[in-house]
Amino acid sequence: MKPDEPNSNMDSSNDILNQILKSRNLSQQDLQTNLNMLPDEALFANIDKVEHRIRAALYENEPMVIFGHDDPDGITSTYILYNFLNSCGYQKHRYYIPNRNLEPHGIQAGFIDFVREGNYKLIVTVDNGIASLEGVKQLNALGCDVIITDHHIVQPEVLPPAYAIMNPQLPQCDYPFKQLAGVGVVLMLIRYLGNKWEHPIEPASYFWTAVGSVADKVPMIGMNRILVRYALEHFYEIQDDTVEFLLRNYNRINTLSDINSFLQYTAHLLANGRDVKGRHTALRFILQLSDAKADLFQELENQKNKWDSDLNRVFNFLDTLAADFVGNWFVYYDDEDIIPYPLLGTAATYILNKLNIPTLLLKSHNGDTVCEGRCSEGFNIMDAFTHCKKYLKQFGGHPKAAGFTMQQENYDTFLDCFNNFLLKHFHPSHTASTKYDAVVAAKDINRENWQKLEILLPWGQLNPEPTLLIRNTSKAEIMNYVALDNSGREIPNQGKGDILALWKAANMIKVLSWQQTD
Ligand SMILES: [Mn+2]
Repeated sequence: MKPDEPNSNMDSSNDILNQILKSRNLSQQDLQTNLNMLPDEALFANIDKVEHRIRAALYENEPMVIFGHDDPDGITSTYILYNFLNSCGYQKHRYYIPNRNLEPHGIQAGFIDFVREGNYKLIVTVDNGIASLEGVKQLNALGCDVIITDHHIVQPEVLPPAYAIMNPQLPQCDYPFKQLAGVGVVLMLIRYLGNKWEHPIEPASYFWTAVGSVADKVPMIGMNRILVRYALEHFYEIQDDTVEFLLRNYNRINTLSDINSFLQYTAHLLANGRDVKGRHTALRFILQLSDAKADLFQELENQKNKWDSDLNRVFNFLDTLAADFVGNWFVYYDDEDIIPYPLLGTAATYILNKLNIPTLLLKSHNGDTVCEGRCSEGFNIMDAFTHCKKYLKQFGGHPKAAGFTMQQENYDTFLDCFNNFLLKHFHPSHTASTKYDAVVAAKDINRENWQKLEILLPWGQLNPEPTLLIRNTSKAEIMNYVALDNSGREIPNQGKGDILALWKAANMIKVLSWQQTD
């Protein structure tokens, strides 16, 4: 290490924290969070109309359905609304969680049948619905009022004809923070209802909001950070049967990082449990109070273990694809059916992490071609899909993660369109990043220093784990102090070099790049 390095003599943890703060243009003050900092929910467009309609349903004891979504954001969204209505003494509400392996996203025939048979007249969607133009029309034809709560991107020209829409992304919505998860939007709704009805919401709602927000990988800044941070700092005040149940089967929790890991664990568990006819094992597990809770937990655990082993197999396969890959973007059609459909998005994220270039993974599913796309800063994959939408049946998502369904015969024309868009709008040089947050010595990567960084938690988009530059070190030296994440770059066993790495956990770094120095 050169003698003029700022940290050559003293590598105190404060130095690491200060380097990170400086590189991110933050002060310690900026990291303070408090629920009082949340904006007034009344700023949400249409929230008053939503409150009136749900209140009317409660007074009339009118049957209603919460229409959710089968990912952890959708499950937690459904749960906190369902539970809030329970706590108000209401008993006429049901839920319906569609299964993405059986039907495409949004309101489809299976749910329409459920509503018709149950003669429901009020539907509240959570974490979805904003793209269900046809579905809402069909529900309207059954005489239903449909309230949409969602956080996905709004296409103003095809807004569904709903009774009311609550989505921070609506052009006319004054709620200042646009990046809430689906469950964040529902939390703002029940906070508003709780206020109006003088019926406080349960503190555990913040825990479930944190689980859904972390799982949905929303940017960990602003309101999202305030909400998750609240769940981390008030973890021991939560009174929740499910949390208590899960903790009985979980490692000891000592630090904020441990609580953060517990949030991730809970999210992974809830990613399982897809079922038929609107049922969902994860949601049943949360709602169940009796002994059956343990059985449902076991079912979710088994599915999670199978998922983990499938995932390993798929990652090994993707490693071989990525190893020899040369190009500015990555498109792969899984015609040998190696990647199970439910893992397509996870697989696309894995390739993105390996290669850091826009990635499309496609496969055939239920007679159509489905696709999951991922990209990092410097490109907007939703813009690309919007540009090529005439070839797509249905598409949706976020600027960095989106998916579509298309007729198989459109593949070639779509790909031409997508490639043309990329050539114009994607500049590969912008994505090669050598930015780092701190220069450290190998010996400073330790538990004590890590814990001083917990003030930055939770990690996520726009608030990632720190990137470290470790100068002139060797694999042997670095491994004296910390383990290396498997999914990172390989370091040669011999020789010294500069390492750029993500500090993922107290005892784990993920190598991003390696530059030989001798
Ligand atoms: Mn979501």
